[in-house]
Amino acid sequence: PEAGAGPDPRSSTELAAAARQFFERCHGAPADAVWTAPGRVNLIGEHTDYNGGLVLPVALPHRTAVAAAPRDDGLVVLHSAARSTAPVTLPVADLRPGTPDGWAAYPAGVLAELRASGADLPGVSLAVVSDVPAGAGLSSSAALEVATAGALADLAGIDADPRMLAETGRLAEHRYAGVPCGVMDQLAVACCRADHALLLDTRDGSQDHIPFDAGAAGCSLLVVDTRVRHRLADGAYARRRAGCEEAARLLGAADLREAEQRTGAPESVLAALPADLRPLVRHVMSENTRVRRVARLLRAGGVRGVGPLLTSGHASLRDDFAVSCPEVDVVVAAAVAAGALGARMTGGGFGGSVVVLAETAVRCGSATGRTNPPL
Ligand code: GAF
Repeated sequence: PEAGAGPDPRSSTELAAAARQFFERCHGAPADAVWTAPGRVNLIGEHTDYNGGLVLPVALPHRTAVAAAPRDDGLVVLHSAARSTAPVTLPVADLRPGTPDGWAAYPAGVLAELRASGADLPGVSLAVVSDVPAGAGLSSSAALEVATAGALADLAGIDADPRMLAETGRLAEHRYAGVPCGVMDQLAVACCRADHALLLDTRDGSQDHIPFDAGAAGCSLLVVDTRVRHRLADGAYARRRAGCEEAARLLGAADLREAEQRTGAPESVLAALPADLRPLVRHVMSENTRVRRVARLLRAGGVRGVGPLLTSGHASLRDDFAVSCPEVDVVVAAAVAAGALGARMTGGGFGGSVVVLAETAVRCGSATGRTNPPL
């Protein structure tokens, strides 16, 4: 993120204008297309999206903008306004998993995927400007992928269907960034609507946009970035995913959702599994139940009742799925001890952010008097 990333993100229009300006500064000519996409915070439904389960993300006001123009010299030239990122130039013909690496792998991977699906993109110039904190579990990579996919689809004259943009981003993340992620982040970034949570069933792809207005219930949804930078490409995420897939295989199901639907009772499923896989399955199945409860509460206007489900979801991620870390646990415990309605880690884990649901009056009474805008 740039220095501006923080509680007061720029609007989509402001960010797009900043990306246009930055593009011209870097490439010496105006951009032909600019797209923005938001980061996301997942309210609940963690590590369920690669198990055919349910998720409930919300778009952040923080966005990423990508400005683009075609080139006829066969090169891809990538600039990012983020500190500590160097520009990257290479022949489009040289794009492959691992080349380029680092931040450029995401936009370059999207370009490679679009070209592989037949898009006419012989060369491109890109410029990226973002207010989404990187490595904070808030889908900065999905925002970058989806904004890049939208801008490049425009250049190639392709219909920018949100699900297609999301799928292109997901493939880029798998093949070029090396993270075997599920479908949540890219779909959230491409499909979430303002003031709604997106109930996404990753088994059948159905989407339900549920009105979500914490402020109207006298509450605030806060996102606390622990600044413990999470990395999903180092294998711990992939190992959890492999464990879940192994459990589904042992249960004779395509995924854990199918196993859950078939038996109805998680306890009877658990007994059939090796001890090391049981906690993973217990988390995934209990998390789907929590998502259903939270969705029901939101539909009934019961925002406050969501709090305890967030906190029990955190305990499950910490104790059963083992993807939390001490800093995140401290933030959750401190928030709850200070009177929050509930709190949990959000995103892949191993660091990143905590989402806190609190009564607005409690937040305003903080020692510093500093208030963040509610989402
Ligand atoms: C990361 C992944 F990218 C998502 O697909 C999801 O699995 C999440 O971790 C955990 O819920 O954000």
